[in-house]
Amino acid sequence: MSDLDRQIEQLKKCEPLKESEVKALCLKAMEILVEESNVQRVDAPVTICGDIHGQFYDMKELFKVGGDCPKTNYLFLGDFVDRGFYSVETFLLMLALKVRYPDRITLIRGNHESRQITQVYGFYDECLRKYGSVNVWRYCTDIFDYLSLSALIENKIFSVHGGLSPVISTLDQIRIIDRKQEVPHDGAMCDLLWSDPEENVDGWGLSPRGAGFLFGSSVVTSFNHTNNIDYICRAHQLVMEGYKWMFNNQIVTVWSAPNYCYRCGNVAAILELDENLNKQFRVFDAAPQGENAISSMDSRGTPAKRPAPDYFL
Ligand SMILES: [Mn+2]
Repeated sequence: MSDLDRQIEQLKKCEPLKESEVKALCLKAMEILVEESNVQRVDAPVTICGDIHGQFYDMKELFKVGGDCPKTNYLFLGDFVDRGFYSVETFLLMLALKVRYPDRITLIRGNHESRQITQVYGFYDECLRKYGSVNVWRYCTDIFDYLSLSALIENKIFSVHGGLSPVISTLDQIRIIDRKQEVPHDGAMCDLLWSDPEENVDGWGLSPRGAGFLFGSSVVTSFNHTNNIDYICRAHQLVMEGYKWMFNNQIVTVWSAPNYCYRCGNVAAILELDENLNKQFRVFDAAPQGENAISSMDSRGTPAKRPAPDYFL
């Protein structure tokens, strides 16, 4: 068994890697990710997944429902880290699978794959607590800069973490962004990771998140027509039913963190596309509470601090 296969087995047990192993893994991942396009081509069949947010045992439920990688091909729409208790193990397992099966799993960037956001919402503190230094946080956030910004499935389904941008009308405009940087506070790259569709907005509106924009039905109609795509698949917003179509099936939100923050009571979903792009949503519930509850105790047996209930981020 190779070192990498052994590391994957270890991560599947929710045991973090050594700091030196993380460094080596990130270097290998960087070599793969740097070659990917900002609009990464993805072939069907593929299963699309939304936010995970460090909910490791719920991610294991996801793989139980969807099948293991590489038997199932996966596209993850970002927000691997923050909020949950296991951002380290969750992101490293994703990254190890990417290095082991680069053509079987596609990872794109969410707004939480950012130095600034992870210092507020948990990943930074978790790295410091688990490793006693911030080196692992540095290796991981350096890798975040290399994650692609979007994916295009069979030239027909555009996938992105957040949504659209008023300064982007064509996929070629996304392709020429220099993505290898921290997520900026505004502009095209920021908007792709932060924006949200909104029924009550005509055209573009200000976002209550303080980054990105709200966009209405006409914006999506125009984007899909210009780029000859069937629909947009995105994540980024909690949906109690796991997924939600909007604007006459021109855009769908997929949310893959069940019982978000271990308290929201929502189900999660993944979207399976077969080789003909036929759709099948799989809805799933959180892992048994025991697993999350026991694991949320620290070594002294006291409950770990609960994440703040901010459903917008
Ligand atoms: Mn998000």
